[in-house]
Parts: sequence; C-alpha cells; structure tokens
Amino acid sequence: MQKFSLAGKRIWVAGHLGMVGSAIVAALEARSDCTILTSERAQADLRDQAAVTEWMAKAKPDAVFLAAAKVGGILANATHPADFLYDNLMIEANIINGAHVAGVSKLLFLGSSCIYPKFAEQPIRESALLTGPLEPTNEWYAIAKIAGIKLCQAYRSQHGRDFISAMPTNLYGPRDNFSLTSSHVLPALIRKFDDAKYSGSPDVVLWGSGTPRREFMHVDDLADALVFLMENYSDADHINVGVGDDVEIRELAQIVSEIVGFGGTIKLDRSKPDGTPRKLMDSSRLLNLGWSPKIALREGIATTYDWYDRNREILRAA
Ligand code: GFB
Repeated sequence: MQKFSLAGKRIWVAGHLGMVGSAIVAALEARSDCTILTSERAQADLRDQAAVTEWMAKAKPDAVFLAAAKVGGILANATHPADFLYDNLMIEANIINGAHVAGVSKLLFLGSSCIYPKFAEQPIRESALLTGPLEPTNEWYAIAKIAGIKLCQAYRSQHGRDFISAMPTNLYGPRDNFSLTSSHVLPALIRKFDDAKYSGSPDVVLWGSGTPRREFMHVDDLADALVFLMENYSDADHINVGVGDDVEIRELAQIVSEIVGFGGTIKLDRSKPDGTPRKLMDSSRLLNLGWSPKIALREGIATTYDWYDRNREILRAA
C-alpha cells in the first residue's frame, strides 16, 4: 500500500532545470495526476532564505523533490570547495526549513554516494555513513549532503515531518553538464571521444589511472526510483539508489569509444586525481521495497549520445 500518494498533489521540483530535476518533472508529467511547480532562479535564488520562504508561501506545495544543488565532477569539487559547501548548505537548509514552515507534507532530499567513507566496505550499505574519513576531493560536497540527511532527520524527530533522503550513485543522461573541466566522467568521455572523432585526433586522454570503479545509473531510472520512494518510503534512515554493478573507468572509456565510433588510442593523464577507488552501493533496501532499474549501461550511454549528437553545437559552446 502507498504511504503517500502524489495524486492530486501540488509538487515542487526544486532544481527543475538540472539533469535530475528535469527527469523528475518528465516522470511526474507522465502520470498527469498532479500539479508540478517549478521556480526559476530569477523568481527565487535558493541560497536566499527570505526568497525561498516567500516563494513557498505563495506556491503552497504539498510535496517537494529537493533536486537543486551545486554539482560537478572530481576537479570542480576539488577546486571550488567554498561553492560546493556553502551553496549546498544554504539551498538545503532554506528548502527543508521552508518546507517545515509552509507545512509541506512530504519532502525528498537528494544526496550522493560520496557521503560514505573513502574506504567503505563494498558494496556500501547505508550503515557505513560516518564510520570513516571521507574522500578529500569531494569532502566539502559530502559534508553538505550529510548535513542535509541530518536536517531531514532533525525535522522528523523534532517536528514530526515526513522528510526522507535518497542517496543516488553516479548519474548520467540527457541535459548533463558536458564541460571538459567541470563535468562528471561519463559526459566528459562522450564529449572527448566525440571531439576526437570529428577533429581526427588520434587519441583521447583519461584523467587518473583509469583503475577506479564507479556505479552508473541513467537519470530516468533515478527519477522513476525517486517518485517510487516519495510514495512508498517513510523512514528516518537515508536509502541508497543504485543499479548494483560497477565498471572500471578504462572499461567505461572503451564502451563510450565504441558507441561514439572513435577509432584511436586511449591515453592516461596520471597528474589528475583518481578520487575514491570504488563506490559500489548496496541498494538491497530499495530492491526489497519492490523497485528495480530498467536501463542497462550500454543502452543508456547510446541514448545519451544520441541526445548529445542532436545538441552538440549548443553543448560545445557552453
Ligand atoms: O565522475 P567523476 O568526476 O567523479 O570522476 P567522482 C570519476 C572518475 O573518472 C575519477 C575519472 O577517477 C576521474 O579521475 N576520469 C577520467 C574523469 N577521465 C575523466 C574526465 O575527463 N573527467 C572526469 N570528471 N573524470 C564525484 C564527486 O566524484 O562524484 C562528487 O566529486 C559527486 O562529489 C559525484 O559525488 C557523483 O565519482 O570521483
């Protein structure tokens, strides 16, 4: 039985212009039984408490997907620690407190698998949180996301609010950031292999040793899981959202190279950081609730590359 039905509800997707937020909007639009609310930055800078409180008082959401965040890949995280810590703390504190003040019935906060210790036992269970030191390249982002989990738990404990937290694995899909410096690895590889194919460059350079392993989920699977959790999950504990498999970065590069149709050589730039060696999550709690992913990695990369192919000029100019 559903614990919280979205039918007939007013639902705010905070961060609707991003890859995750736009996929949540699409998943909700497919149901057509709820009202979707969105806020442009011009209407409400989510780092501004007064603007968020005012926007929520007017919009009166029943439920909130908190998908707004300052996000980026390993280099962006390591080189902009203040932005990743400050922006994320402000956004989540304003929206979670604002949801309490506005009497929002249900809120889902989105974190990241980087909340777990760098050398957590694999696959990583939810109970590994705060059992060891974090990966230094993303500790700022991780600390902000851990604070978000704790905020949800604190408002649940003190005020009885049904605020939940989901921790997705590494994500990819349409509307990702394809910048060569600030993106995550999968969009970076699509861009690098595609650039090399069209420029006739003989090689593509991977950052680091190529040996770290990562677990990748297509954003449409994530959005489906989040809608499921919003309706069916109501615990203080955060819950992992992953696919259950991971790949080595050099193996991932080989897959992207084949899908893009690049015929050259893959090289390594070992001066760039590897980050955590592995972060495969244990998502058995989610699977046991009855949800499972549908999009296989190769298929997901192929459709993402189709999308990139159709938007290449805009994305390369950004
Ligand atoms: O996706 P990514 O930037 O982030 O990097 P993390 C994953 C792995 O791919 C690292 C390697 O070992 C990178 O060194 N890599 C190889 C590359 N070539 C490239 C490239 O061209 N670009 C990028 N970006 N990586 C992030 C965290 O960690 O994951 C965030 O910094 C967040 O906080 C996010 O949690 C999900 O998986 O290492």
